[in-house]
Amino acid sequence: MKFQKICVIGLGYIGLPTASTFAANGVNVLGMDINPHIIETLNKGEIHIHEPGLRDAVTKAIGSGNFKAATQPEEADAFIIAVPTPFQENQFGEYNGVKYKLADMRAVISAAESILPFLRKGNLVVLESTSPPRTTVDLITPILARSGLVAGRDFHLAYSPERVLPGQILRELIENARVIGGVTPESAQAGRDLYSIFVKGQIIETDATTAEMVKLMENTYRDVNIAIANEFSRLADKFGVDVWEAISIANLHPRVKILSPGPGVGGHCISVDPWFFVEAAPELTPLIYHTRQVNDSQPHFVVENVKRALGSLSGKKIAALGLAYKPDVDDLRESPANEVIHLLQEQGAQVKAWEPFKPDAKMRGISMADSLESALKDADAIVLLVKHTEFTNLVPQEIAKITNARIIVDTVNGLNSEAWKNHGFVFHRIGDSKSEIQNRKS
Ligand code: SAJ
Repeated sequence: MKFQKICVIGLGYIGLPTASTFAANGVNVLGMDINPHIIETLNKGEIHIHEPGLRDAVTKAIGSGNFKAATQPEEADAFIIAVPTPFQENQFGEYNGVKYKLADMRAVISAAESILPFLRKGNLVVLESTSPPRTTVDLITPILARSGLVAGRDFHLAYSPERVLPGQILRELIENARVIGGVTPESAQAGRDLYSIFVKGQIIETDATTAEMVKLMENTYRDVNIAIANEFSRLADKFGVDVWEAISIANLHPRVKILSPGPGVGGHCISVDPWFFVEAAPELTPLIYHTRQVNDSQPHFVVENVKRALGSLSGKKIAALGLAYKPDVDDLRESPANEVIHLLQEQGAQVKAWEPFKPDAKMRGISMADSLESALKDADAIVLLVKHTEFTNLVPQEIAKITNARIIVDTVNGLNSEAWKNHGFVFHRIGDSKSEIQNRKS
């Protein structure tokens, strides 16, 4: 199948890089988003998200005349749906007394409905949004059937998840392997024709539900592995062990690769997607459910550590460094740092947060500093919540000049403890009660 024009619906972290990459490869692309602010921003030549290289890619795409943005779809050879699938804020499912979160599919439903007037025989529709198993077959197919056309017979329909890592999206989009699940083998083949325009990684064709499961399995696998690292950090804390040392030794084993503990699991993927399995089959997913519980409760463990370091939290002034959900990105969604700060405040601490990637961010209930200096100025303690390069490069003797705080809690193993101790700081690191015991002895 040949593609002269495609329509990408949803211009967020995935849709926008995808649209500009197609445009860079000579395809005529209409990027569509229901948010008029995003369309205005793009048409002015600016972008609304931070992702390395993206500004350049979008500027080039617009300059080439191959990319334009609008609030309505148009007729095209292919439609790609890349809208968010968060979970519902206030609705929960329940199974045997266990409460679980539910996927909010409203954006996917309205994206599919928005295509209806423009869908023609021979088109290809691809869903990229992470979705519960069977969404393509059970949810999208009937919606698109309202056009009078049948998926797999009159037009092609496929599911192809994005699997790119924020911070490296433009490179991974091209280089990663891509799975394409068709409702028929011909639909998968049409998907291959589309993505092979720019994908250099392997393209694997399968059925739609397998492709949906692949995506959820990848993120669930990572969630489970981070949960075990977090649980190890709690065990190490109990037994007077440094979990970071223990992990580095265990990882010398040829078949062991333990991930890193931290303040919890954030972002809009790994902390969300495993719930799609639980929702679809709660009776089959006790491990996945408990994994979510472990990772969601890690901020409490962090707060207990900060409390221990400070004696009490009441009235203490804390500089919280980092609000993003992970290092060197500006994305604050589902950030465990946010949860840690709220819990610290609930226990009476006064927290000032500094996020270098979003200095103007407004977070409900959080007092944001406008610079590192202002966060640190009157602080009693510093809590490192994200391993941004800017923080791992902090120089203790410089920091000692701008703050009287001499207690540091490192929740991400981002700082060199010896260097900070040498400059008069009392250094705590989560999952490392071994150093704490040594601190007390010396
Ligand atoms: N984290 C840890 N310890 C670790 C690794 C990560 O606590 O050892 C935390 C991070 O700090 C962060 C969270 O987990 O809060 C998730 O970060 P991440 O880098 O593991 O993943 P995401 O959410 O940025 O991107 C994931 C990726 N999936 C996998 O690696 C299996 C990416 O490839 C997907 O495309 C993306 O989800 C997505 O969109 O689904």
